Amino acid sequence: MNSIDEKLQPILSTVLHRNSGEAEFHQAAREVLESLGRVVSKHPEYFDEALIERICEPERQIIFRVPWIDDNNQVQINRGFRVQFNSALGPYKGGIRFHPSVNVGIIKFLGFEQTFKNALTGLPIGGGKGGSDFDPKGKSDREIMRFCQSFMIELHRHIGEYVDVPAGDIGVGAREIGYMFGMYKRLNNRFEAGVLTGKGLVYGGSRARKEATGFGTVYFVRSMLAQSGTDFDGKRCVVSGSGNVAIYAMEKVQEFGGRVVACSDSSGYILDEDGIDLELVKQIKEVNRGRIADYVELKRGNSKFVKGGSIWDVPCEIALPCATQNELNGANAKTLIKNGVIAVAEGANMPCTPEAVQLFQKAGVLFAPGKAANAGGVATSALEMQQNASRDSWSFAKTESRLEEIMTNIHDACHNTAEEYGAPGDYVLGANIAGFVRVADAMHAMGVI
Ligand code: NDP
Ligand code: 2IT
Repeated sequence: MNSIDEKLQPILSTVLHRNSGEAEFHQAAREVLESLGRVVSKHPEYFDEALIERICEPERQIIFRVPWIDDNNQVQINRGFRVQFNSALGPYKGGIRFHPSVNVGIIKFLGFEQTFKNALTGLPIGGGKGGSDFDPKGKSDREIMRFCQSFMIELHRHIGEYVDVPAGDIGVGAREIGYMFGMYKRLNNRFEAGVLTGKGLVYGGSRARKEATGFGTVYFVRSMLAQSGTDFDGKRCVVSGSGNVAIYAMEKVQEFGGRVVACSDSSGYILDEDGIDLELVKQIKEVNRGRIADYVELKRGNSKFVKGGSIWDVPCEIALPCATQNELNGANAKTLIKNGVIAVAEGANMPCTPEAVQLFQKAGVLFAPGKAANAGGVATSALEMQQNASRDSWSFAKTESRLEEIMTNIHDACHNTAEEYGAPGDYVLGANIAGFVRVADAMHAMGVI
């Protein structure tokens, strides 16, 4: 573990005490506070008015009951969350996650990360996150709809285009956003397009939003590789997950000439030395809503499914963890390093444990933290809000070129900030400080609120 500046230690102690048992939030807060040591000596004003302590405390946390009726007419109860973390830069903005592991600590860590991520985009969005411990796996469309409607019956009082703008995350894609938008529209009797992002194209969605997180991660890696005088061409890549982020990360890697040989889901991973057939993965995951193991049955040729195995055992030069938090630990990092990995970028939020991050950095592996590398999704959500506000709809090319520009800017901000603070090449430090400074400057200007 890195050390924490002695002035920041009491703040971490308060975070640990106030949020007891919330391991993921502790992990995320510790990492940011570790980076801020270099800021407080240079800019003592950020200590004024308990600013750093305030930034670690969510502005509002909402927890609610979500009752719904399943296809067997049984009443089911889930728990819903929305953590409105920080609105210094704009309305709270961040996804909604449906996964059985969801609890308040996970939503809080995600909302905390989101605050700095959104700041890095340079766009006017605050940070928030929501979700439920609802498990969408194996549910019928009707069950998903009834759940989303019940979830929105409570959530609608807390959101709005100028208040809080949710979007998708694990287990929430265009289908769920559609059901939630429909219920929001009905409850409020207004077509408020900018209240949710990730909408379908026909009712106010943005082109390139679906692709944005994965594409953005790969744009970030391209910039990072270019710093070292190299590129994707011919490089062997491994991408964990096979959901929204993973699929479009793989697509962009292939477009840039990289060779993706493995991807996964929570049951195991597939290895295809011919290169992953993305159209098949899309069919399995986006259309059939199936499992990645189906790939081997549907694909003729040279592929295999490794049930329960770790995808990080597959040798590669570029690794993109795009599934979930803490999916890549110290042992996995050692294996990747031994096998010659040169770059790792977090498409998911906090997929690498602190030990893994340190090992990569010590070994000189280029490492891109999630709050920078996966910011393309929320950035394009903010572009969707822009289109909604101006009642416009941009072409794919225009939206993607804005995304590319934003990712290049984020890369450069992280890179240059790390240099400015005496830690060249440390994108974790660069991202944390560059994001923090923007939020802190806005909070400072607004007084103690
Ligand atoms: P999806 O639900 O589309 O896909 C998630 C993928 O990760 C699935 O393959 C899933 O497998 C796997 N996964 C999820 N939980 C676990 C777990 N506990 N163990 C192993 N595998 C798991 O989600 P997204 O692609 O949207 O999100 C992936 C990550 O990217 C998350 O960390 C999310 O917070 C982050 N992110 C998403 C953005 C977006 O725009 N969607 C933007 C920025 C970050 P299975 O189907 O078996 O569960
Ligand atoms: O983690 C994330 O940045 C997201 N799930 C996307 C959030 C958004 O508002 O588009």
